[in-house]
This record gives sequence, structure tokens and C-alpha cells, in this order.
Amino acid sequence: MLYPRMNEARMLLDLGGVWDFKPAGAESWPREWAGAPLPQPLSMAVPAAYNDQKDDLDLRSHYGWAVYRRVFSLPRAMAGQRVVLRFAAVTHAAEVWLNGQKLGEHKGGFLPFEFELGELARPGENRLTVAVDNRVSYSTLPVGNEGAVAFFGSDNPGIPSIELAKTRAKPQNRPNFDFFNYAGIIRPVRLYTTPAAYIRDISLVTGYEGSTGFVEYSVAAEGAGAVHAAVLNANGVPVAGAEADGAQGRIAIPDVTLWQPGAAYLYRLRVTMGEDVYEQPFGVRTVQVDGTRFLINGRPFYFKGFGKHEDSFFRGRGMDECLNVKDLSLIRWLGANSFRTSHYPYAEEMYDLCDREGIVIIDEAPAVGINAGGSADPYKAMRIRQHHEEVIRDMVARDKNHPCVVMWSIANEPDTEHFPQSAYDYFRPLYELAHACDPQNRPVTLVACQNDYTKDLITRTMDVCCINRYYGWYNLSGDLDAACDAWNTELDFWAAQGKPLMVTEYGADTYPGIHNTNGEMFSEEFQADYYARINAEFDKRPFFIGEQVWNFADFATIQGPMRVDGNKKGLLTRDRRPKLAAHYFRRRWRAIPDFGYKG
Ligand code: GCB
Repeated sequence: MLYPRMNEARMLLDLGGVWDFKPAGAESWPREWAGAPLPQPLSMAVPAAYNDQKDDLDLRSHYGWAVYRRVFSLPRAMAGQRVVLRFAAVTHAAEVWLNGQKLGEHKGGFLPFEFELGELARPGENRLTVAVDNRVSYSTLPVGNEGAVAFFGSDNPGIPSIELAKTRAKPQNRPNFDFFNYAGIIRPVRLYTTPAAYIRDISLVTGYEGSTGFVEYSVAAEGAGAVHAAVLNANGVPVAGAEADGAQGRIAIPDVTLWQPGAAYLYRLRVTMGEDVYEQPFGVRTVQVDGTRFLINGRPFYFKGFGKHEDSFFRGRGMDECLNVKDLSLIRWLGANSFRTSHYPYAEEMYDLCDREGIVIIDEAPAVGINAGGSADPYKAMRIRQHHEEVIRDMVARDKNHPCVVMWSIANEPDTEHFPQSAYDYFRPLYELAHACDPQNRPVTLVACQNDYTKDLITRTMDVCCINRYYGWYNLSGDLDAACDAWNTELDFWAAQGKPLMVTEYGADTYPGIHNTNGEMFSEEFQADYYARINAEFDKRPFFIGEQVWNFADFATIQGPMRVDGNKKGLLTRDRRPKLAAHYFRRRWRAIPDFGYKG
């Protein structure tokens, strides 16, 4: 799906701003709100999660539907054009109504969807109503626990007063994942136009031979029109001779400048079809797994970076370009080169920025929580397969042209240990699907949780083995000698698999300002020691191709006995101040080259 861009053929209007808002019921919302002003509405900024915009615990922990509404006027200049209403992400499910008529619905909170307005959009005032459902369950991705009443480990079952209280407790979301369930219209809402015959999609594959690059393009169009494609350089100047006619083709780019981590260079493919025009940015680069090496442009790359979250004060998971720019600045300050979009595809603007700044992304589907704690086979208990296929297809369709994306992650921490064959049977087709959808055929991975890796059958079959491990934190807590020992036992196992291995999570909760001469848990010293000790083990292993720490910054989670004001495993605080370990990593990573670290 193309990102909406304004040019001489296409208009673009942003519907961001302050909308009317009203929380509704757990199971449904009043249909009369679809065609009339909301009664006593609250003001709510869009895009942003609604949870933290008011000082109201009921809203923060709202369960179920909420309704947004705004009125907009279509400029006369749009008359006669094809007008499309595009939502970059509404979390987690949406129903959209225009002028009292239903446009459609969408499931999944992290990928775009759009509606052609046709006759429904009229000149002058239009009333747009968006109903949003934040419920997570065994049939959503990310996965929520079944039943809307809390039952945490600390609520010992069988105590009569607790059993009775449970029958009266307020329904609530019970995410099966460790990040706050922010919801609402979290990314931009835009109107754009195209001519009646239009470019629907563009797919690009790049490569090079010697100093000559190439881009293979394929244009999907609706309606008739001759297609022309031309390569522009980073200054927007046409590259002499780099053009072709037809909906598919291969264009040579003489004296190519490659897209490299840390040294990005972006061309644009200017596609015209009849009246329509679209310029698709791209970088010329290749990605490949070769034995135990991960090659970008034929050179062995070492991942230095993070698992992240889209998470900030007030906006929650709302798209924030300023924060994105700041985060990339901090990534550079730290000497890192990459991150994983844990645990869902991020806002499109972040990928554009990474394309532009040469930061490498592992792009993750919103498939987290496929784990019933070993008590049940999640692949039988959960009703997610079809939706999982959809989100992989949609993620790849959205992000396929970004040079910054070098690998797809199809899930985070599913149960691969207790039901290894079920996991294999479930994930193998999804792995194949991700490959089949991607014109660039990037490597595909699945991020495995701390488990008995000898039982897990699927992780070792991925193009790159990605593991999350908490030796020294959740396991062997505080004992770094034992943690290093456990790491080495495990690394011996992976050495025998003949695959590239990277750690996609390891970390320690660290409360900023706690200092401790003995370097005990939760102190800044412990976090720094933990990483220094474990990294020294990674450095001894040639097949170990990257370290992504958990997490870039502290982030919000559901309240509970395991979390003190959120997850505190950030190298940075939530407001982006460095902890001691950030300075340690800055020294380490600035000394580790992007390429050739492991030969
Ligand atoms: C994990 C999860 C991540 C959590 C993290 C933690 O394994 O993938 O979402 O936040 O552990 O800190 O417990």
C-alpha cells in the first residue's frame, strides 16, 4: 500500500487536530452516535492514544468501545477526483461512518486501511465518526487473556473474599504482553486524491553489479494509461538514461551510490500513468544470509541496538515525529545502528526517517502473546491464524520498499517449547508466506522466548535465529557468573546449528538514581555490569551477529506487582535521559564497526 504523498497529481489533507470523543460500552456503542453529534463530548487530540490525555483512571483503563467524531469540509478543488480516506492505524479495531453511513471496518491496531469515499463525500460539511475497540483476547493480535476480570498470580485462588470480589470486579483488558494497551486513533488520518485512473502500488527490488545499480519495478494500476518510470537522484535530478516505459521493467543506474547503514542514499522512482504521478523513494542495497553471516551489500553486518516501543508521555503510542527524530539522534549518540519494531509495525514516518538516516530495522508483526504459559496449546486455543496471515501480508505490503527494513519478524515469544510440533506447523507456513509476499525476499525470523531451546523445533529453522534471554535477571537473578555460564551452555547449542544468531532482548530493570557499590539488582551499576559481563561472552562467538538490548527506553505497562511505574529496562529513562549503562554502551558500540566485526 502506498504512503500518501502530495504532488502535482495528488492532494493531501491531514485530519489531525482535536476531535470530539466519548467512551462507550464494553461490547458495543450507541448507533445513534454514527449520525449525530456526540452527547457532551470530551476533546481528544488525534493522532494519539486517548488513555493519558485526561486525568481519569476510568479512561486510562477503559475497556471496550470509544467513539471519535469530527466534521470536515471538502475543498471544491477535490471535486471530480477520486477521494480516499486513509487511517494509518486505529488500535485495535475500528468502524468508520461518514454522514451516517457505514464505510467499513478494520481489525488490527498497527497497520493502515483506507476507504474510497465516492458519492458519500459531499461538497461542504461531512461528518466522520470512528468507533474504536481496544479489547484484546485470544482472537486478536496482540493477544489478550480471555475473560475481562483480573486474576493475577497474587490473587490466591480459593480465598472466598477474592472469589466474591472477582464476580463484582470491573471488566478490564488483560494483555498477554508487557506494554500498556494504548488505544485510539494513534496515527494520522488523511484524505488524499488521485485521478480516476491511478497508480495503486509500486514494488521495487534493487541490486548492483560493479558500479552499476539497478531497480526492478512493478506498477499496479487501476484504469488505463501508459506507465513511465524514471530514476531521480537524491537532489531530485533525473539520472541520465535511467528510465523505462511499461508497468514492469529493470532500470540501470550508472555510478550508483548504495544505501548503507550509517550512510544512507535515497533515489526516487518517479512513476507516471496517464494523469497520475507518484514518487517512491528507494535505496539500492542487497540483504542476504550467507552461512552464519548477515550480509548487507555483500558485507557482514553486526546489529547494535535495541528493542523499542512507540511510547511516550501523554501521547502513549501516538505518532510523534519529534520523538522519532530525537530517538534516532540518541541511537546515533549511543553508536547503535539498528532496532526491532517490537512488538508491532511502527508508524510509517519512522521507516522513512530510518531510510533517510541509515538506521536498520527488523520489522515485527503485532504477534505477541501467543503463549498460554504452557498450560494449553495456544495454536489450538487461540483463534488467530487467519488474522496472523493478514497482518504479515499487510505489513510486508506496507513496508516492502523501505531500504531500512532488512528482516521480517513474524512473532515475538510464542510458545515454541511446550508444543514444539504445533508451533512448527503453525509458523512454518507463516515463514513461507512472509518470503512469498516480499518482492525483495528478505530474511525472515521469529523471536524466541527464554525456553528449553533443545525442545524448540521452529526457531532453529529461521533464516536468522533471534533469542530473548534474561539469564541474570528473571533466571539466575543477580548471579552474573551463573548467567554467563548459562549463556555459554546455550551458545554451544547454537554454535552447532550453523545459523546466524543474535540476541533480540536481554536486560535488567533499573530504577534511575539507585546506586550500589555491590552492583545489586535494580541499581544502575547492576545494569552496566550485567551487559559488560554478557557482552564479553558474545564477543567470543563468530556466529553471533548482533546484540539488541531490552529496551531503548523505559516504557509504560499495565499496573501490577511486577512493574514499578512501568518497565524500567531502558538504557534511557522514558524522558530519554541516559542511565549508567547507556554510557557503557556508547563506549562499546562506538568501538564496534557496523561491518566486519565478526569477520
Ligand atoms: C520479554 C518480552 C518483552 C518484555 C520483556 C520484559 O521477553 O518480549 O515484551 O517487556 O520480556 O521486560 O520482561
